[in-house]
Amino acid sequence: MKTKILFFAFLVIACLFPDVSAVKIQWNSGIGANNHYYEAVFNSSVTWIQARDAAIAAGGHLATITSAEENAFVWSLCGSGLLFLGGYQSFSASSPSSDWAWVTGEAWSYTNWNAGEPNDGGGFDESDHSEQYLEMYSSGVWNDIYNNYTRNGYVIEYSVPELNTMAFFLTILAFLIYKKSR
Ligand SMILES: [Ca+2]
Ligand SMILES: [Ca+2]
Repeated sequence: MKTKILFFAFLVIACLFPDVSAVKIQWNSGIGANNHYYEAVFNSSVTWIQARDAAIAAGGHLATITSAEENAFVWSLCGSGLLFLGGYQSFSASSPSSDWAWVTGEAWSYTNWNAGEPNDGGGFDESDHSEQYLEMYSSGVWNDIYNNYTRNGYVIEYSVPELNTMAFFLTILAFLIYKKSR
């Protein structure tokens, strides 16, 4: 009986540890560290909408950056890529800098725009819904990017603790075997 309890305790603890992954990196030290995992995904060509959907399918969301510290952490993962972040602008916005939001609904407070951005660039104006999506340059600053542009990657943020999938199913299996053996 005692052995069984120890076995279950081990499995429950194992579930709390994340799946080992070379690409998901936890922000677990320094000012503002939130213990979320982040993953820079490099893709040959992806639009912001495709990146948003892929991030959701992976169990996370496009990264939302709410502090200079978080920006620095995400930037450290990006290398030389131009990567989509989880910021977008309302199609009814009245100026390039108004009505931005995060995919999670977190407050839009911290920004790190490149000089001259956001600008609805390329000669478009807001009525064209021209540049409604957020990307990070390789220098760590932000740009609003044209809706149909493709970039070579994006950053996923996993806001919930990772569940170790293998350990989770082993626990269920062990529980079923235990129930049956009683
Ligand atoms: Ca965030
Ligand atoms: Ca721009």
